[in-house]
Amino acid sequence: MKAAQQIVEIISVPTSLGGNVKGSELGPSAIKKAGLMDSLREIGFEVKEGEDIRPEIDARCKIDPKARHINEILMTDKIVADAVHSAIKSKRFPLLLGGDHSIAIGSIVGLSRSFDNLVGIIYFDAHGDFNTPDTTPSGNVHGMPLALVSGQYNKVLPLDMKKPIDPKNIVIIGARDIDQEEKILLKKAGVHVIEMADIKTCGIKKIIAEAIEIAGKNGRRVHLSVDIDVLDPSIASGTGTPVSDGLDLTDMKSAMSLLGASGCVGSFELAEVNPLKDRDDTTASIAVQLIKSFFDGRIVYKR
Ligand SMILES: [Mn+2]
Repeated sequence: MKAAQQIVEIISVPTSLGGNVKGSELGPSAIKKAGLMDSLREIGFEVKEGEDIRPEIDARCKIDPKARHINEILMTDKIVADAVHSAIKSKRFPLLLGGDHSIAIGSIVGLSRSFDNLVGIIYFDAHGDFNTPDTTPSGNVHGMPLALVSGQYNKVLPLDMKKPIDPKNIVIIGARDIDQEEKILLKKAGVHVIEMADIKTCGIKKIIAEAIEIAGKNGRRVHLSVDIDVLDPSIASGTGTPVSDGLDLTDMKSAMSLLGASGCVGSFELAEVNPLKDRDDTTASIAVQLIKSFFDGRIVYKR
């Protein structure tokens, strides 16, 4: 008998307020245009598309240079969190399309609300995304989501979070551009940072098994977050903050498929695709391939 069909709910968040490069707001439509829905349907998923969650710019808001557009971002993330929570409540799997990485605040809050704070995070990124308004060199909120949801900023939690995510349940994979103060903060908080060198030494399979063991321990649901900049820019040039020496496509696809098959992932987001930066117009379809690998893996898990 065929396993019950799982419904994927696509939540698009076309925003670039969290970064200082325009274009990531075009990410969701580019990924959809590259064939996302069809490739999910092909492998047997039903796809439901929610309404786009667009940030509203408040012209009266004074821009805080240490956290630009933070109020508008948190207002947007409140809607994102509600959307993730309501998808899970309706037994649909939330797939979030960014937009810049500040949307992770909303997704993590939504997942955490749905599973009574029993949540870990596996976060693919060239950066640490662990700055606070006190340490940030840029003032870009897309470099802060992990610090904010884990209560590093004056212990103020964003949105309606009841408890911070324990930083020891966070695994960052593929980091290679971490700011000095951010590095100190990550270490002090006990976040597991797996750098490119570790991946080269241990191999991606071992790294993913370790990440699942850490983030998914004790039955925790895992938020899987992929910043497309984790890939080497020669593979995915369409992103606002490229850093050389990134992951290759084979490793990244097998990482996605292993995570899908693990069954511990409760929400998945892919952020920072920027079609305006794309040299050969391939980054959106690379994103589709990664998403497909993850859901292909989930089929294995279902059996
Ligand atoms: Mn990021």
